[in-house]
Amino acid sequence: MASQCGSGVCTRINGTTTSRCCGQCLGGQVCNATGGCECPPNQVLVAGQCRKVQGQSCQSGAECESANCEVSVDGQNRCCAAGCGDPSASRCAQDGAGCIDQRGGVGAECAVSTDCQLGNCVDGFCCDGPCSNACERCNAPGQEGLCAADAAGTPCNGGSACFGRNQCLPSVGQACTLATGCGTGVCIPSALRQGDEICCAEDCGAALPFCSADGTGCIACIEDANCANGCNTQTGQCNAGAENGSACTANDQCVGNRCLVHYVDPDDDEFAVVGAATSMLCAGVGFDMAGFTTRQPGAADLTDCEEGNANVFPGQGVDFPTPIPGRTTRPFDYDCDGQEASADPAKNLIQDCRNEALGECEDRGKWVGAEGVPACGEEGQLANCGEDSLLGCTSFFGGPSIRPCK
Ligand SMILES: [Ca+2]
Ligand SMILES: [Ca+2]
Ligand SMILES: [Ca+2]
Repeated sequence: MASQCGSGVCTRINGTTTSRCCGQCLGGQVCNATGGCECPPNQVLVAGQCRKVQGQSCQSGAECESANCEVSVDGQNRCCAAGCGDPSASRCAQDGAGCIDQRGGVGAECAVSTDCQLGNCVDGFCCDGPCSNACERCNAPGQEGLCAADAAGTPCNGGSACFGRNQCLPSVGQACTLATGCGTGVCIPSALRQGDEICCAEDCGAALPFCSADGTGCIACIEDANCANGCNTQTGQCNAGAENGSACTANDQCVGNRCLVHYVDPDDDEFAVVGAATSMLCAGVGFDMAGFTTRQPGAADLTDCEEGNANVFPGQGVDFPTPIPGRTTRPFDYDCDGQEASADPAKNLIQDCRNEALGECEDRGKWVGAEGVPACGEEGQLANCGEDSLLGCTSFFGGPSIRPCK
């Protein structure tokens, strides 16, 4: 009873049925078993006031030894060793020892970057890095939260494709730059593509210097200027050269790659006359243009001595029994050598079958009789020398004959 205490107050001791006389206890202290004042359990005296230790429920920071009354992970407000800030991001541990980050760790699902401890919400998962380069993802199945490369070939950057982390590169057929190159194919330099680099499946060289529009292969041309005879822009191949016999000015204009001077040869015996008109014509190997010859006239053995008569030309090897029509000078000179004689040497000789100085038996002359060797085209008596077992080289079978010449 208070009246029993000379001074102070009669106070029941916490947790007992005993009351004692205590002095005036201040700052939230209570009377203890020895009649002194002390703070209740789990409280400590700070600057004359009892304060709750970490982990105790609280209403405000003023109640707490640490001055921090924070939302705890169990939803209660508890005295906390530190200020935890926004409870959606950080809450105090139940024992008050410190704050616990409430944001997601690597691999946790997230909506915004503030959902994640590392601040990287990528593809719906808290990611181990910013993962912001091209061709990177953070939601690869089984690797959620780990920044990984997009699957090879994944489209990126409008027409390009992924070839590894931060490797968004053009594929075959797509425009490229020499600096960054291609994911597949070869970026053909502008010098070969006239300003439009393209990823080409092949590394085009000098022979086929251009890449097809779809990038699948090398082609010879993209415009007429690339070819001697124009470009087939559908196929990318140069047009074939002109047919043999066509007019030309250079070899590469011709299908056979031969553009030759042709001399007019009206009798087509392949010999022309000096001063014959000329034309440049395509001529493949073995090609013979009618009415022309490629043999240059000049020397006697290269010049037609009777243009217009195909039987008369240098090297003619056949005798004729009649003169060259219209010819008054050396009318039998069919081979243009300036001579009139028979192709068979024996037909240029009086027969003398026993004269070994004239050669072999059958070469010892063929003309017999008083006329001797007839003029070319004239008739004489012809015989042959031949070997006889009894007589030796002797004459056989005489008869009239025209002496043919060339
Ligand atoms: Ca001729
Ligand atoms: Ca001739
Ligand atoms: Ca002759």
